[in-house]
Amino acid sequence: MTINLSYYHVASDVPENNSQIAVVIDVLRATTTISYALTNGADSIQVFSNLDLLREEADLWDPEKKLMLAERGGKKIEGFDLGNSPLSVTRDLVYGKRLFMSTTNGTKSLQKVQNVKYLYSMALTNRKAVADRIISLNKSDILILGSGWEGSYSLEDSLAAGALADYLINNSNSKVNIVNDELNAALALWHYWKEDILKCLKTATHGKRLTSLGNYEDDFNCCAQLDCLDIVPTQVEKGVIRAS
Ligand code: 3SL
Repeated sequence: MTINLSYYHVASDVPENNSQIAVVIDVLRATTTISYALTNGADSIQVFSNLDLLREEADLWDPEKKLMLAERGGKKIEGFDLGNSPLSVTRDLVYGKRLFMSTTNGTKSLQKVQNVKYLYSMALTNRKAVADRIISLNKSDILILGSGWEGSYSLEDSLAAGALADYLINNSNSKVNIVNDELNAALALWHYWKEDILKCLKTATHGKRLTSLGNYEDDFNCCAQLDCLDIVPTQVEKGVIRAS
């Protein structure tokens, strides 16, 4: 079998397609946060691009069993329990809870491909876990979607797309067909930066944005870890992600 693998930088680039699997990436930081929240025992994460809709849905939920998490422009939104940091979703806080989550770009990408049958959220932290799941499904058309920043390219998401492609090429028994130049470029990026992921994240425009907002050293270190979490965040109903 051949795996046809494509990559799009941002949600607005995604064509109408028949992909059987979609993988959404937002290394800095939404999908890294999701990977940690589920590892730390969050029951589920419901993603929203719209904050009003998030509030409406969250209002229907038992206050003991929910947390509201939102970020815009890298900053926590007032009135929400948490911002979007993988360090903030500790076991003490998230265990057994549903997280209602909205971020500037990452949750938009997740919503964009919510009709795809198998939808996964991936960061560098859980690349291997997601890639092994994809291999086990034995499907031929896989779409990788980055989150970028407000409609434009991001270095760190492309790095992770390249890391995923590299893993699939080396570990799948199927031939991997790189469908578009976005993914060829992402693979080249991965080969260039793979020994210094942290430097790549700090070089990225969004890395610089975070640095300008404060001390995000621990966030960077967390987001730069490769294959450290054995978690596969999977969409189980539209907009709702669980570990599976
Ligand atoms: O854009 C997003 O979805 C966020 O991950 C951005 S931030 O890292 O929380 O600033």
